[in-house]
Amino acid sequence: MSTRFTRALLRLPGENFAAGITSSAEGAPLLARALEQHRRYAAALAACGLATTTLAADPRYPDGTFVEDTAIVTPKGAIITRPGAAARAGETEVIAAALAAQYRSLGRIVAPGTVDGGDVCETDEGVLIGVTARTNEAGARQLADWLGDLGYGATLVDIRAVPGLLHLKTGISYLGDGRLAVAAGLPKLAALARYEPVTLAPEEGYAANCIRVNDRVLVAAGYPRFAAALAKLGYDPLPLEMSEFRKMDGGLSCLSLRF
Ligand code: CIR
Repeated sequence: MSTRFTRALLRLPGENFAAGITSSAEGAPLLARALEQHRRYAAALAACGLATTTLAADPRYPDGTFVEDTAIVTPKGAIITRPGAAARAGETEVIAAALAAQYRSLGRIVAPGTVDGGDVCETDEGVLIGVTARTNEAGARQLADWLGDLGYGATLVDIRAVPGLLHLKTGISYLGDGRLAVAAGLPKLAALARYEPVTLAPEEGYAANCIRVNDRVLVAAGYPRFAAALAKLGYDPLPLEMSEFRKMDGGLSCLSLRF
């Protein structure tokens, strides 16, 4: 993939991590275990060559560890989102402050637009923006305009009718080389037709949220068919235990901003 990442921004899960928003019936996450999984995740990014910065948790934002939703970061500029869940709105401020040191100016999504970064999938062919319960059309269009100013093409992908997808990247991830990991059961979407799909087995759907980071692909541990499929295609999967974040509807991409 053309983007080589050198940095990542993360935020620790806090004491009230279990009070975040979730649709999962897997029970409450254990903080100690979440912290250990987060530590290993940060170490994996470091092993991929990224310098990581980890912000402290803020008790006002139990979902704050899912930093991906608060900003879109590209090699040419960054845009601060306006998260679709009202309880998460204030999460952007500490992220904007942290990114201000890295970028000359920051774009902003404004009302009535809402965007969650989990709906934004960057590919070598342009940016896919999911329209979902979290990212509305106004937000998606604002983001497409900001990205256009930076020189990136963007395509809106309306997945509101697809059940079980919190975000676009719950169901797809860009692997590089024109390939997308795609959850089984995702309808044939015209916007995805130009990509070669790597389709997951139905029982491995959670693993569709993976992240290509330089020469590795970080994948959720416990999904062996997907890891084997990646290896067969020549990728180097790096499995990470995600059980406690899955309980809060979070995946690998959500836990960092990579730039
Ligand atoms: C939420 O519902 O907002 C969080 N509990 C999970 C956010 C996951 N973020 C992501 O997929 N980018």
